[in-house]
Amino acid sequence: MPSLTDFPRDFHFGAATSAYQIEGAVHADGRGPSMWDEFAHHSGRIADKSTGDVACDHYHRMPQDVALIKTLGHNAYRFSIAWPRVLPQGTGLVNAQGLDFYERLVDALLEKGIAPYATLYHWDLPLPLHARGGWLNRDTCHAFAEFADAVARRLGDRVHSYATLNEPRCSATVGYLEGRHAPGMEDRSKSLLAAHHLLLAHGMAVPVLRSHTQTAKVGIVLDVKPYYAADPSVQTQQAVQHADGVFNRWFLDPLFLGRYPADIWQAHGEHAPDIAASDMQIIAQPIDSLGLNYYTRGHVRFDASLPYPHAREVEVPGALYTTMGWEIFPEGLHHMLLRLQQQYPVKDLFIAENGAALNDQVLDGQINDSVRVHYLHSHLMAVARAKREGVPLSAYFAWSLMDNFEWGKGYTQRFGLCHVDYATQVRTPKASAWWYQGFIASQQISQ
Ligand code: PNW
Repeated sequence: MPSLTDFPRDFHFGAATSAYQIEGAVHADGRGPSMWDEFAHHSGRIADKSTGDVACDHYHRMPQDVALIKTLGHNAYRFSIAWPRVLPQGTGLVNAQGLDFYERLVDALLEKGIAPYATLYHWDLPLPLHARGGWLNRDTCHAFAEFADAVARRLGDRVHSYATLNEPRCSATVGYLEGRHAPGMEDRSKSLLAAHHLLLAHGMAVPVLRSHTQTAKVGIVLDVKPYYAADPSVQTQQAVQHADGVFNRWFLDPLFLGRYPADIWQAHGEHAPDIAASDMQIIAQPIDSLGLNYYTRGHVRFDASLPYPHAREVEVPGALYTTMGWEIFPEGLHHMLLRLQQQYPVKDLFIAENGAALNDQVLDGQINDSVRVHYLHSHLMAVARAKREGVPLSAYFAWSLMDNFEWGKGYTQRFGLCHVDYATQVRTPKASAWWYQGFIASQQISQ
C-alpha cells in the first residue's frame, strides 16, 4: 500500500463519464440530434449494432447516480455537457431545459461535497453543424464559443473546472482518418483540418469561459500515449518519433508552444492544413490546467506497408492486456507525466481518465474484478510517484463510473467501477469500486 501522505487532503479522486455514453433520453426536453445519434443508427460500424438511445438512462436517474458517487466516497466527478441539449441547432436558440439538467446535476454534486469537473465537448456534435461540414468548417469554432458562453453563463463559478474538449486527437483521427467514430471519414487532409479547427475552437472558448468565472479552472483534456520501440533499428526509432509526433506533440505543441511540430508538419506535406498565422496565438493562450487521458502505451515497430507514421503495434510477450487489446503499462503514465512537466509549461495536471475494460463476471451478485483493482492501484502509484517527484497533479478520475456505451464497440466493453445490467438499469459496484473507496478514505485521514 502507498504511504498515507502521498496525496494531499484536497486532492480530488473520482470517476469520469460522458454525456452520449451514459445519458440516453435522446429526445427528452428539446435535445436535438448529434452526429453520434446518426452514426450509431446508420453507419453500420457499431460492433453490436447498438446506439446511445437509452445507454445507462442517466438522464432520468441522475439523483440516484449522484448518491452512488457519494456512497463510493468520491470527492469529485467528471462529466460532459451535451451540446445538442443546450443548443439543439448547434447555434442560435438556447434550450433552457437542457441547461436545467446540468444545473441540477451540478447543484446535486455540490450539495454532497463533490467537485464538478465539466467537459464541454465529448464528441456529440449537433447534427445541423455536421451537415454544414462539422469540424471541417471554421464556423463550427464560433458555434463552439457560443455553446461555451451559454454553459458558463448559467453554471459560472459552481463548476470547479471546465475543459473545452475531450481528446481532439481522437475526434480528428478516429473520426476523420480511421472512420471508426463519427462522422466516419477516412481522409488525411480532412483529419488535419478537423484537428486544427478543434484546437481553434478550444482557443476561442477559453476567454469566453473565463469571462463567466473568477474561480473555475479552464483547460482541455488530451489523450496521451507514450511510444516505445519494439526493436533497435533506426527505422523503428524514427517510427516511434513520428508516432509520438502525430499522437502527442501535434496537440501539445500548438497548445503550449504556439506551433505545430516541424518534423511532423513536413512529413504531412500537402496534407498539412492551410492556416492563418494568428490562429496559433488563439490556440496557445495560457490555460489553468491540463487533463490527461491515459490508458496504455504504444509498442511499435517500423512497417513500410502501413500509412504514415509506419508504426505497427506489436504485442509484448508476457504482458497483461485488457479486452480492448490494450497493454496494462503503468510505467508509461509516470514517464509521460515527467516528460510533460519537463517539455511544456504546465501549471496543473490532472488524470481525467484512466481505466480498464474487462470481462467482468457476476458471481452470486458480486463482481470480482481483481485485474481492475491491480490496474487502478498500479496507476495511482505511478501518479503518486510523479507527484512526489514534483509534477503538479491535483486530481485523478477513473474511467468510468459505470459500464456504458463504448462508442464503436457498443456495449461489448465494460469499463465501469459499477456494473450496469442494461435490462434493469441496476448498478452494482464491483470489487474495484469498494477497493477505490477504501483507497480514497485511506488518503483522506492522512493529515
Ligand atoms: C477515451 N488510447 O478515448 C474516451 O475519452 C472515452 O470516451 C472512452 O470511453 C474511453 O477512452 C475508453 O475507450 C481513448 O490511445 C483515447 O489508448 C485514446 C486511447 C484510449 C482511449
